[in-house]
Amino acid sequence: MGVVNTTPDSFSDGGTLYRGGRLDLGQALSRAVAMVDQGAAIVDIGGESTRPGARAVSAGEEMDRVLPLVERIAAELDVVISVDTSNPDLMREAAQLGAGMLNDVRALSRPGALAAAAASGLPVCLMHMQGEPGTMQSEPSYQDVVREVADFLQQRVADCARAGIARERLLLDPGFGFGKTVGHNLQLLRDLPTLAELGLPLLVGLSRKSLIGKLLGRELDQRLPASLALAVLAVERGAAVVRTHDVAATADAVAMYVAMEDAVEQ
Ligand code: PT1
Repeated sequence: MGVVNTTPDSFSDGGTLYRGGRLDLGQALSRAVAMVDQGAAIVDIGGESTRPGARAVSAGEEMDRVLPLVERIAAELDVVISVDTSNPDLMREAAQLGAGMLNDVRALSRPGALAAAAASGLPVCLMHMQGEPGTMQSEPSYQDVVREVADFLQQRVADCARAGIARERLLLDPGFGFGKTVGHNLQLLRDLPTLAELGLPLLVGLSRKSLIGKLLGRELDQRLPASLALAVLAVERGAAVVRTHDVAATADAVAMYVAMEDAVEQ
């Protein structure tokens, strides 16, 4: 899964797709085309920055950023379009315009989100977060982070079933960096097989995140090697989908793991 951010305050691209204060649709489409060429099966389009400390965006502004790009990519590319949103109106309209998946860091907790996702008929990624992006990194706390994340996700799967979203449509995500210390993130990665026991495909997003900065003292543009290691470790522990800013490099790294696993005597 390749990331295409349409936010001017994206944590990793910092609005490189902007020109004259507006999203450059052609540039954003080129980014998506490149990611597909490099091996992305899914492109994830977000219009709300959810990195630590990010400010909330209005529903209208988020939709103005995301919907034109969904429409453009759907018309020109053969790829699953994932929409990274918690906004039920955006879920509904994106589904109409050709989105193929919903990715909600708030696990459909906003009023109307369960119903909108159910009506869309699309697959949904449910992510765990403690708190809200603006404040989530101020003293995250758990008794047992792996158990609490697993229990939360299992509860949301049950809530989805009641709302008419079948298990078969769901993916689960521990939410690396969302209300977690470095230690919490590392425990979740090490114990990913416990989350895999929930029986649904796991999606992970570790690309360029601040745990790498904290552990290794790397700035954003120096986090690729560690991001690749984390991607491979996550796949080795059961991740089915890797959300990344660096599709070509991540695809190569994961391909080496797969080649090893599939090796036969010759
Ligand atoms: C993610 C994810 C996401 N991450 C899913 N969607 C972001 N399903 C946006 C940091 O610590 O992991 N899974 N959508 C980006 N959010 C963050 C969070 C970016 C933390 C950076 C950090 O640096």
